[in-house]
Amino acid sequence: MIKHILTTYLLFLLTGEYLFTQLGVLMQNVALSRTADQSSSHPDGPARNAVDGNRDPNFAKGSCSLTHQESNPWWRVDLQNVYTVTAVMITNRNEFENRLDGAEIWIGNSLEDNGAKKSRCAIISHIPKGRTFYFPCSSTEGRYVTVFLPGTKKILTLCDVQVFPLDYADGNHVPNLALRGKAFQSSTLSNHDASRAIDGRRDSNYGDGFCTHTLEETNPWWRLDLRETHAVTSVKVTNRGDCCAQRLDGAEIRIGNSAENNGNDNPKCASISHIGEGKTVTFYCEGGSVMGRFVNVIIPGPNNYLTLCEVEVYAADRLTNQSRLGPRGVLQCGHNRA
Ligand SMILES: [Ca+2]
Ligand SMILES: [Ca+2]
Repeated sequence: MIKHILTTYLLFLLTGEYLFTQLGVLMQNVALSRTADQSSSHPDGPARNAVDGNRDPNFAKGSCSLTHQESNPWWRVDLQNVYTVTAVMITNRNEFENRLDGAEIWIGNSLEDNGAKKSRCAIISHIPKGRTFYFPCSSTEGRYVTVFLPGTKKILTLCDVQVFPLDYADGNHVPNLALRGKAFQSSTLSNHDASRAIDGRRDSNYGDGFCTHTLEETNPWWRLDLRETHAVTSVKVTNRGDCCAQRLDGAEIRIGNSAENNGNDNPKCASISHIGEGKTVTFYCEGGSVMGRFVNVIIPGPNNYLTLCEVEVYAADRLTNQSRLGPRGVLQCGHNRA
């Protein structure tokens, strides 16, 4: 592990292309500052603007690519090495939000045959204006990532394209951020306080003392402060194993930067339909990821108890520049698959 960290730190010094999460495990956007090209270029929108690492969705800020209007415009980045790509994140413009609808993300190894030997990672159905969406790619190998927009009289514009080779969506290679956070809850039964959901123990037998428990109340909630903003992609929740599994049915996982209403009004990552007794289930955030510092679990409605035996939080990357956040500091990401 130490060797791994030293190696990656050395790589960081050499290339400056790595982002570190809290525990020193790297996340690598392999598209950053690589050579980008596009089918035609508007003078204010060169292809390289989409690999400058800046997600600012305001075209006037000079960080988005833009083609002329044409048939089948494309944009492409040369990663300069072959990677097993597992995800691509794309940031849409604030203006003309429908222009990316129907665009396709392709990954390939060669430009021969006009790039015919490629695999499609995803089709973009729609990215709302100014938002960053995350597209899983089923571990597709390739050196070139192309965004292709089929059709006539099309304009292709991209504010940022980030390419990740690691399978961080499943929590592999990345730390459980919850372990470094601080937990709170709406009320506490005896000594089963909020921290027991982040004690690193999934032990689901309530009597063993590793699970939280609120009093019976309306809208009981549990809140985790990650201490800084992350693009949270998934949350693993372990349910109580000795009884009462249905109590978590209908709970909501909410993530954001607002502390209003104890964070319970933040955007929804996922809903918990049901977790079996003692089971651990991974919830992938709707839309791929949600940006935020606070992770809440809330059960809406009266006469509820909230018990959590463990909550684990995994993120795609770490914001290194708070100014990249949108209005009110909240930015939501998402995905849709081909
Ligand atoms: Ca950019
Ligand atoms: Ca626990």
